[in-house]
Formats: sequence, structure tokens, C-alpha cells
Amino acid sequence: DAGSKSGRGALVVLEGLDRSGKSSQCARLLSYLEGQGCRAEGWRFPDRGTCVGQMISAYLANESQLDDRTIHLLFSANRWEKRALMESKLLGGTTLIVDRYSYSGVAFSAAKGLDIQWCKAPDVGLIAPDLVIYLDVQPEKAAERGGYGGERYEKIEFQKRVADHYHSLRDSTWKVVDGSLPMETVEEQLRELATNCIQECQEKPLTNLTW
Ligand code: FDM
Ligand code: MG
Repeated sequence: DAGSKSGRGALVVLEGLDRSGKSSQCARLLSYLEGQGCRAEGWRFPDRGTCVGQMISAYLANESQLDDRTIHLLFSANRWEKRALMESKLLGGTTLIVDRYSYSGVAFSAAKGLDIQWCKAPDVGLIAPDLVIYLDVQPEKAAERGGYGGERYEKIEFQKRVADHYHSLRDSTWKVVDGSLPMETVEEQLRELATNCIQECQEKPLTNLTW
């Protein structure tokens, strides 16, 4: 039963295109872990509940216009304003299942044509995830799934560019899961990946994101 020992919690991030199934799988994974007696919380970025998050939310809803670099830095600031709480939760033994993180920050802004190194820089020093699960779904398939909700980036041509940038960000902490498989199959794979990760990182120190 992962999480019942005195070790720290794991930082598990789910990434993927819009409509790749991240939010549903985060919820399923969270309730599974809780059922196993593991202390875990579900987080998401952007966190629309803060002042910065409200600016981001208005931008995504096309209710406000912001310069590309300005909105990029707001997304990063929205993670920075949660860093201290994230650290204390993890050190206190709570696992965080996070729907989007810095990889969304870079992939979406780079898809607009911003320089990748410039996009990465403001997130250096945030807490590095122990595991990044990428739900891999073809942009065309994702678009078919009940369509998009009308937010700013929910356009297939844009999502294709985002997918290319996600691809180039993959590193050793990434596990790619085929998000087009049946929901239960994906869920099963995520359970195993997360459980192993939680066990393995209990005694490991937290590290910072360096890219
Ligand atoms: N998004 C999300 C970014 O452009 N940068 C970021 O740093 C983050 C965290 O915001 F289109 C984009 C990705 C998505 C949109 O995300 C809102 P949700 O998951 O649909 O709320
Ligand atoms: Mg969305």
C-alpha cells in the first residue's frame, strides 16, 4: 500500500492534447489511489482559482487579448504561485496527480512560434515531476471525441503543432500511453505506472526542473 509509509509523495503529471482523456483518467487514478489507502490529491494547471488563473481563464475564453509572451509568463506564474504548497504536500507524504504542467506551457506556446528555450526558461526551478504520463491520441481522433469546447487552442491545426512539440519534449521521466485504447485499458496502465512511481520515489529527494 503505497503512501502509508513515512516517505514523500510523488509528483505525477498527465499531459496530452485537448480531449486526450487526461481529466477523466486523472479522476479515475485519484479515486483508485485513495481506495488503496494512499494519500493523494488531484491538481490541475492552469489553476483557474487564483487571480493569475482568472486572467488565464478569460484569455482562454477569448474574453481578453494578451501578447503571446505575456500569457506564457502568466501560465508559468500560475505554477510558481503553487510551488510552495506543492512542495509541502509532497514532503508531507501526499501524492499529487496533476492534469497538465510545464510541458503544456512549452508545447502550446512553442506551437505559436515562440522560441523553445525562451519558453522553458521561466519554469526552471519548479519541482520536477517523478513521472510524466503522455496520453497519446492523434489530433484527428481527439477532435472527434465530442468536439472541442470552443476555447482558444481547441483547433485541429493548432493541436497538430502542439503534438509535434510535445514529441520533442519527451525525456526519461516520460511514459507514453496509447490514449486511443479502451478507457479501462488506459486506466489499468496508469494504475501500474503510478503505483510503481509512488513506491520508488518515497526515499528520493525532490528535485527541480532543469529541462
Ligand atoms: N495551456 C495550459 C497552456 O497554453 N499553457 C500552460 O502552461 C498550460 C498549463 O491551456 F489548451 C493550455 C492548454 C489548454 C488550455 O487547459 C486549458 P485545460 O486543461 O483545458 O483547462
Ligand atoms: Mg481544454
